[in-house]
Amino acid sequence: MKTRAAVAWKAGAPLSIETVDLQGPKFGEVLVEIKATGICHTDYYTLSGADPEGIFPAILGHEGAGIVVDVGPGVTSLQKGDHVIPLYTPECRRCKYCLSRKTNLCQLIRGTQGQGLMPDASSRFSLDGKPIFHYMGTSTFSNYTVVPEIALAKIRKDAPFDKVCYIGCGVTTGIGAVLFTAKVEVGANVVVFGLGGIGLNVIQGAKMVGADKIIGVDINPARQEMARKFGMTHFINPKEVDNVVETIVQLTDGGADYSFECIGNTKVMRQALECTHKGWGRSIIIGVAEAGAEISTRPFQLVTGRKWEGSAFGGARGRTDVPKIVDWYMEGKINIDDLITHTMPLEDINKGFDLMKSGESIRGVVLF
Ligand code: NAD
Ligand code: AHE
Ligand code: ZN
Repeated sequence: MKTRAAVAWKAGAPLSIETVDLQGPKFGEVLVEIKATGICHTDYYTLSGADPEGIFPAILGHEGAGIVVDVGPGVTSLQKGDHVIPLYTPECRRCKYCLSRKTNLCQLIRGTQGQGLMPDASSRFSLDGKPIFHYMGTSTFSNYTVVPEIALAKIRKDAPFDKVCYIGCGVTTGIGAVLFTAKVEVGANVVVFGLGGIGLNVIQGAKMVGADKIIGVDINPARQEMARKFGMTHFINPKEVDNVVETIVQLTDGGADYSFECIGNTKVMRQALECTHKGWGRSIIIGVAEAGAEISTRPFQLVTGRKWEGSAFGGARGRTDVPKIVDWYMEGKINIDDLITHTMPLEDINKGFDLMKSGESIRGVVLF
């Protein structure tokens, strides 16, 4: 079949809207009509050329929601008409990682996914007979896409696609990092570095679990109003204080219980670790840093009890947890609507990237 898609032909170039060829689903795969997709900073990261796994030409996008149109042989858990959210972190429930119960990082198809291919090591997308690569196993910047069955969460049919698509990455990553990765407890002091599409969801998660001080750090002062609405109690603009770490240590009587880095800046990652409390502080890296970047600190920071950790997709097991997070939204327990500041047709997707880069949008959503 043919489908409209935004193609990333090469690093650093704007996306180009094309009508591409899409092969039907093979064994264990599902054809999905994407109804809406968010634009995440990670899409920009890969498009910019900073991603060591970046491969072109590709169809980016990993924050979508849509409807099952067709299923390939061997698919048992989904049928035509089901509403789904594609998962860049699948949940096969049978690999060593899934069975360990220690991680959400299912590895059954991670190898081919990182090469921009379906599990049988080929691509379903092409143009003029030349393959176009998939991205994160999802490629939601295409009106129709093929996704492995284990990388689809089935969701309730009354959930609006234009809102719950954001659960495909940002909402789950932010709230999940608090609930599933850090397991932040009532009364904890929390610091969030970077108040964008991810960081504001960390704030929302910290408020949900009853954190005490929720300190937000961002160089964009315009982020303060929205962050306060979501539960931030204190705001720090690094441009306005001499020493961010010292400021946080003083505000929290010795350091934060938890910090979350939601930028992808290795200097900030160090600050995020060092502003946590001696003896027990935990710092969770969510931000994705460019190829070649490395983190550093004095080992003494760890010797004296601080822990450096990371979180991918908020530690969520997608097929199990994503439908629950959709329920939380439908029950009014979490706010997604206010974070979706811009919507646009596929033709304007490059404007969506510009709005994110300039700090004007929090989440831009493409509507098909
Ligand atoms: P975003 O662009 O919406 O937000 C980034 C925020 O950081 C902005 O508000 C910006 O003003 C702020 N910022 C930039 N430099 C700063 C600095 N030096 N000090 C303080 N604030 C600064 O991006 P996003 O979509 O929220 O994504 C954030 C990061 O999380 C990205 O690196 C993205 O790739 C990553 N990410 C990781 C996961 C995961 O599973 N680990 C999932 C989604 C996104
Ligand atoms: N390809 C990158 C890694 C990018 C990365 O860390 N991705 C996160 C999700 S970001 C979503 O917006 C992730 O889930 N990582 C786990 C994994 O297996 O990729 C690189 O730097 O190589
Ligand atoms: Zn993302």
